[in-house]
Amino acid sequence: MSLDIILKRALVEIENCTNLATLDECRVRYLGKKGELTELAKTINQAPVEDRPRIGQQINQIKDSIHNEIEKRLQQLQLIEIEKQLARDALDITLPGRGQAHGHLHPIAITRQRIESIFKTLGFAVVEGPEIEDDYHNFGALNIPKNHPARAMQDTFYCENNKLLRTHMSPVQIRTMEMQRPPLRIIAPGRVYRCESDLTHTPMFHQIEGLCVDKEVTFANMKFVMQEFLNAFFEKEIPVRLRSSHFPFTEPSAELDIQCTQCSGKGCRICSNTGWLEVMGCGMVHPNVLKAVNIDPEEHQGFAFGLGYDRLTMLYYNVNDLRAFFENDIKFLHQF
Ligand code: 2U9
Repeated sequence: MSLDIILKRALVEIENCTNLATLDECRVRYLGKKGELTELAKTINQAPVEDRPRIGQQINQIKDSIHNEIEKRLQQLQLIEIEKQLARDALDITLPGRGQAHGHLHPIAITRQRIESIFKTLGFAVVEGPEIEDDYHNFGALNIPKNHPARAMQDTFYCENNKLLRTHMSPVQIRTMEMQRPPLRIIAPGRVYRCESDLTHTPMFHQIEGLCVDKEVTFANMKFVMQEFLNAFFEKEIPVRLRSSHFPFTEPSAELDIQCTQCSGKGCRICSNTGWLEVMGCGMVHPNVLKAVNIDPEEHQGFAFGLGYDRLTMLYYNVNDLRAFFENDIKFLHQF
């Protein structure tokens, strides 16, 4: 077969190769050890001696041409492969991202922040203190005598070394008064612990207590501050009533009811048909408590109050099961 024909056929075949594999097959077919041109070169000794150099030269030229064509086609096919790969792996960078789940505050934390901000506008500072307390700060300094039922084993979690988990926020206020002289306007929000657990009580719950100590502080001042706070908290004028009560650390003492936020006083399941909800306790600081922190009750008086803000959160958000706040069901918590 003439060398020209071989060359033409090879060029057409190279051109027709559509992928790297067929191109390599083509290379083996023409240039490989057993390829057509290699086999042809082996027959050169059958030609007349004087023709052999020319035939040899021609075979080499054709080999070179085929080799060059294969190289050219190889580069084209490689480019096509890359294009194909890019198309396969294409990213649509205009698609919106998956987005990040935002964290958010727990409803009880939102309530605490709201209460703090209301009392800050009323001139109160926020104070903190330890959750593990001693008997003196939790009870003794607060005029709670040794045999008082609030100290009983069933109410208080006792730890080692005569320590206990604070049962209310009052010890934080005792500690503040030990360090600061009146005038004093403080609130102490935080976790408190009592050894009780049922439908309406959890062993840990949240309290805010407040204290105002100054010269000439009155029960009327206290009532005004409580009313201002509750109006701001519930974002409306809220009817309030005080019922006389008794606490060891205040005298006189009162429990404060608000008109039921659910039925506006008509009577419903939430207020047990009374039209009222008890939300806090309050009173004038007992002289013995002031004396315990070296404040002269003849010179200074104070009012104090305490409230559980888990329940206020339930009322504000219309949640009727306290346990929902402590189960950490993210679907529930996401709603706030
Ligand atoms: C000092 C002096 C007095 C804080 C007060 C109450 C009344 C009260 C309860 C409300 C519901 C606790 O969460 S609750 O169970 N609290 O009724 N607390 S007066 O009196 C103080 C505090 C500190 C130095």
